[in-house]
Amino acid sequence: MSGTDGVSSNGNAPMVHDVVVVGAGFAGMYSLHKLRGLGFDVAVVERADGVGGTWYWNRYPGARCDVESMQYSYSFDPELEQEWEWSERYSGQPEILRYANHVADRYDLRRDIHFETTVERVDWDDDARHWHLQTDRGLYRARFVVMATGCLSTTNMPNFEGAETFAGPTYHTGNWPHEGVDFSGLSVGVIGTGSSAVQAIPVIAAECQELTVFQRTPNYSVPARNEPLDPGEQARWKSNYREMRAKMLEQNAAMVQRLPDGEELAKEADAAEFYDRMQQRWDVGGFTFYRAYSDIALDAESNDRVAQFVRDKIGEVVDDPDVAAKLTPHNTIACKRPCLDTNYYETFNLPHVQLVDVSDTPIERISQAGVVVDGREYPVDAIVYATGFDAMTGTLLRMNITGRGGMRLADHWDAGPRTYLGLGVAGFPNMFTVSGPGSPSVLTNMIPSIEQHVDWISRCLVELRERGTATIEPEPDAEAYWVDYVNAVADLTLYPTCNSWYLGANIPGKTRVFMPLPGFPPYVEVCEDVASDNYRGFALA
Ligand code: NA7
Repeated sequence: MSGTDGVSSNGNAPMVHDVVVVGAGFAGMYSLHKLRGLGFDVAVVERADGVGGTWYWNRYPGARCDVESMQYSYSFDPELEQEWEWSERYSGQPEILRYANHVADRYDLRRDIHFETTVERVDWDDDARHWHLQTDRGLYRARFVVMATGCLSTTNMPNFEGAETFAGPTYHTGNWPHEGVDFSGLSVGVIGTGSSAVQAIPVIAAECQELTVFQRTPNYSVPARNEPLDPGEQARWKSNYREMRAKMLEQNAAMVQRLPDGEELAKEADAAEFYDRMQQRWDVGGFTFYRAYSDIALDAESNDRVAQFVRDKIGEVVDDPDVAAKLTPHNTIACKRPCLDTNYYETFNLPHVQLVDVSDTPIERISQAGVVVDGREYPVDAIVYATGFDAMTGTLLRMNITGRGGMRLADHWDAGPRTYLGLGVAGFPNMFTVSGPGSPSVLTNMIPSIEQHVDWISRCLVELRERGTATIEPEPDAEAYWVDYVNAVADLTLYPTCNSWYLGANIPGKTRVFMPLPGFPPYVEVCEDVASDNYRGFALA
């Protein structure tokens, strides 16, 4: 039996709910809490055996949030805000996972989360006007589905020849063993130098005997300057949280920076003023570095000036000029996801750490004993794949979603993801995507973005219920307009100039389309306006 005829693959009657939410990360947990509070019968299905999403899976050494702790948290309940104590400027993965578990307990979320349940297919039933979700634990039926599946939740494992012959263990940063890994005394190979690797490499290097890093593209990284969170600072945030949260929402990335945004153009700054300003931000640490001037993400000349500042820093920090040259990027800065680090470049000065440049001569194969590049074998005891994710669309496409008339989402998105507002897809009624492609999502602090989406969806479901409306879905014209709009906004920036996962460029064969929408406040305004204008661009039936 298939899921489409209303009978579960194991023959049991379906579990029926108003809403099924897929995923119990920060988006799924808040969806459950909010919708349940509004009187909907909600079930969450989650493939893991615990909550936390990204922070459940990414347990690699050094995993840490790049958004400061006081801002990377829910704002929906002032009591929660006040009672939780953060310990560091940027929280490490274990602390964020503890917070997720605290939230799950505090709001009694677990009773409606069905753990260790993997969605296999999702089909819209046109006649009955509801969804069937076939999972490995049985069939669900719901009027609405909320895809709270995360933007970076399907790992990218390169298909290296011979990978299965490797004698030692292999790990992916995005699917790290819960019991941890002891690298002491081992020779370790790390493949990749993205954000995850930039965090993991210094920590693995401190533990292992030999570390070999295989780098395809060098990355710009700026010091995070993590430190214990000053109790005075935490108290100041807590005494002023409403105002600070409001300020965050006024920012393009939905987070406030430690220094005010520079309004001038980088290319016009006088040399001494430019250096002092960049140095100050380098010393303060974090993403404020990229906000020093107003045109860093917009103007190639200004961007290159800032990039050169970081290139010079790499030259100053790294002792061996050959290694420094290999570590020095020449592409646009911050058009890939900017990295923040703790002693990343410094790690390459350690005598037991070596860098192998695989940009011109890609990894040839994995042997039984190690990694082979350009005919040379680099022996390692363990391999860490820090090779990223099939971002933003990977998880949705793997769920085998079919909409009206059996249309496959995979076909509809053949030329790249198509959504209206990053919230819905034409031909897929009553399906909402939290931080879906076409919304600011990964260009922002994710928790405020998630809250904004879940609040919008909740308001929508309440209004549909009040009016007795059975279905809502984007009109094809509105969706087409939105896809063009997202592309047009991205084209005003330097984002499309790099081979980033924002563009799908990290996955062989994936269509290149810029997926997130730059700019949080104008996006929120459009969402509010659409809802207030009787869900303009959505068909209600
Ligand atoms: P990223 O940022 O996608 O980084 C993946 C890294 O792996 C990157 O350096 C890639 O090089 C490298 N890579 C991928 N495939 C290969 C192959 N086949 N050979 C060599 N190197 C390869 O993923 P992260 O996990 O670091 O970060 C993802 C996000 O998670 C991050 O931005 C945060 O938002 C949290 P490339 O640059 O493609 O040449």
